[in-house]
Amino acid sequence: MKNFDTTLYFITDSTGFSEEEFLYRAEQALKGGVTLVQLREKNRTTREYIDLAEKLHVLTKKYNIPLIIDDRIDVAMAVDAEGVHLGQSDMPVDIARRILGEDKIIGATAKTVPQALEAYNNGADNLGVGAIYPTTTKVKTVLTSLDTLKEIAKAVPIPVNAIGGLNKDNMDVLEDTGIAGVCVVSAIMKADSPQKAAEEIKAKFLSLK
Ligand code: TZP
Ligand code: MG
Repeated sequence: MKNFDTTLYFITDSTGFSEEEFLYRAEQALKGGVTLVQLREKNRTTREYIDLAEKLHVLTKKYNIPLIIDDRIDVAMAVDAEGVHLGQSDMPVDIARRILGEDKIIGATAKTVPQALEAYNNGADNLGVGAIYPTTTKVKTVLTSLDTLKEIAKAVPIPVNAIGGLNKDNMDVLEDTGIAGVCVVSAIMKADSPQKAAEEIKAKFLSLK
């Protein structure tokens, strides 16, 4: 049975960190209470992606938190990760579902209500919606309005997470949007203390609910 909590969905970015520092920061985030971890790598070979995923999976398992692999269902299968996250240019959700089976978590990116409905109808378990604010994380994205975020959260019965430029000081706008959680990269990854950042962001989001 799939059981996962998207309250604080931490997406990693290893850019600029040694592997040791990256894994240390990821573990700090886990200690701080992140509820889901996504490994997001854009510039690694398949072998390097698998190698890092294996190491991160050791940590996420220690904290009993699902590991999600961005974009690559082959990497997810190679390390028996708990799921994948698929963008609009990645493998279609229905095909990924056919390959991965019912037990794996399949998340999808949606920027519009039709995209959200399509992903849901094709078997997505959760959605990431954004960018809510401009982001410094390397990503091809456009801003999504709060109205669209609300409409998407109302349109689908699966957890919807806001993403993009979010930190503990700018999340008030998410109150009453109906979302299940937030996705955060740099506010945790680049924090002086990833553990403290995770604790604070989680407490802030929960205070809005
Ligand atoms: N998709 C939309 S915004 C984004 C992704 C992957 C990056 C969010 O990163 P940050 O550092 O939390 O703004
Ligand atoms: Mg992608």
